[in-house]
Amino acid sequence: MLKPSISPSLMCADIFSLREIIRDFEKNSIEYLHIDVMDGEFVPNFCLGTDYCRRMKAQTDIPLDIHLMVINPLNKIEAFGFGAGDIVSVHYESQAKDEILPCLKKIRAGGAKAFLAINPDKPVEVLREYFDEIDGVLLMTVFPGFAGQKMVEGSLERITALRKMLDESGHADISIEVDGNVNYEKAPLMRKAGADIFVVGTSSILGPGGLTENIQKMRNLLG
Ligand code: S6P
Ligand code: MG
Repeated sequence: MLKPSISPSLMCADIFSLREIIRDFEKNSIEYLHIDVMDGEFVPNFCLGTDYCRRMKAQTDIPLDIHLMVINPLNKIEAFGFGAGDIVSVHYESQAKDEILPCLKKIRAGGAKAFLAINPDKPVEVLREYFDEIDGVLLMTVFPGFAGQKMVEGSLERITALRKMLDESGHADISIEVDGNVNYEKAPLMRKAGADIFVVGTSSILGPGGLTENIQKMRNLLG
């Protein structure tokens, strides 16, 4: 089983306190910084962008975890300035099927880990043909677009099913990243079901309470 990693969602972090928040993440050895990029077309919201990713990369050594919620990402990917050790996710649903593979290859060519993101209403079986081309799956446990939503029912079963598919097909090294309403109650269940990267936002670490205490609490729960 891959070791658990935490990826705080920066759209949930107070923009005016960002510098101190990032320093706290560094002190607490946070593994990734989740950056939600939204184009107002693939999802009904706008959020973060190329300059934000580039500036963040220049300010910290914590790897970026760039979640692209944009249509037709193929010719936009390079603009985010990612590099070795970062994660870049494109959505299964965000382009014509024949552009998925070129996207994944482009991400890997740039030195990053290629993740395929999937919405809660899409069968995980569609991912199987990409297993040789990906480093992880970003399994959405809410419909993308907004923070502060409730987990979609059936999400835990989807994690279990995907973990089984990966393990049985010789791809136990592929990560399952979960995104959406990862709270203190559900995170251990998601872990047990086979997830290893946890996007945390308003439901836990960036909700009420002290940042360091919240991170510690989540780490203890994830084991
Ligand atoms: C949603 C986005 C997510 C959220 C995250 C927020 O479109 O992809 O990454 O930022 O889910 O966390 P929470 O705890 O408010 O759901
Ligand atoms: Mg996200």
